[in-house]
Amino acid sequence: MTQACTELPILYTFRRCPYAIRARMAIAAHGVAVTQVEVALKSKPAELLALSPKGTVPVLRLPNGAVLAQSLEIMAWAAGDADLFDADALELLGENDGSFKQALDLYKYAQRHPEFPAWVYRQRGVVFLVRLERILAVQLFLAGDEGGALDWAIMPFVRQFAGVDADWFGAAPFPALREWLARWQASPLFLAVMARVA
Ligand SMILES: N[C@@H](CCC(=O)N[C@@H](CS)C(=O)NCC(=O)O)C(=O)O
Repeated sequence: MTQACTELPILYTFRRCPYAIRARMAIAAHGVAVTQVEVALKSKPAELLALSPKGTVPVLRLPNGAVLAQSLEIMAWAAGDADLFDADALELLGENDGSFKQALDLYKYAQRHPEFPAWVYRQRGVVFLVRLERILAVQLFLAGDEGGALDWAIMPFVRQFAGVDADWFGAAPFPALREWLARWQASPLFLAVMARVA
């Protein structure tokens, strides 16, 4: 007897990419089955570029041929909720994916941008960290008392920022943010999505 072969959605991902991490966290949290394809960003597979010529990851290809090429769309798809993020969340995400991500890239690769010392770029990102600290000083998670999509969407970026200079982050005036990050970094969900795909 031949067994029916059910085609799974295919997620093109890159292990350390913060956009891909947020997508994988949402997919794992909702228990959605996908086939993962780990992409080398320096030699992207032709099939990925055919699906999404902009060539970023994550990209999700659904069995019906639909292609989701934005991490936040993939998160909403995993949750089965097109309105996963409300207006306040979208505003916070806009700052995360916009000015904070820009500052993160400059800070992380400051030697490639010698116009300013690294601390100047770091200071640009600190504006966002101050905002997160204010939220987390009064509630455990970014969306309230329960963790969820908003945390998953922002945590991978804060993790990268913290990792540029762990000593600085460890001493910076962000105790609630540090605790939040440590909690997510130790969470079974995060550890599961960071496991290396064979
Ligand atoms: N807006 C996109 C951004 C995704 C993105 O920029 N991903 C990076 C990796 S972290 C990428 O693929 N960059 C292309 C490259 O490095 O060639 C999303 O939310 O999915």
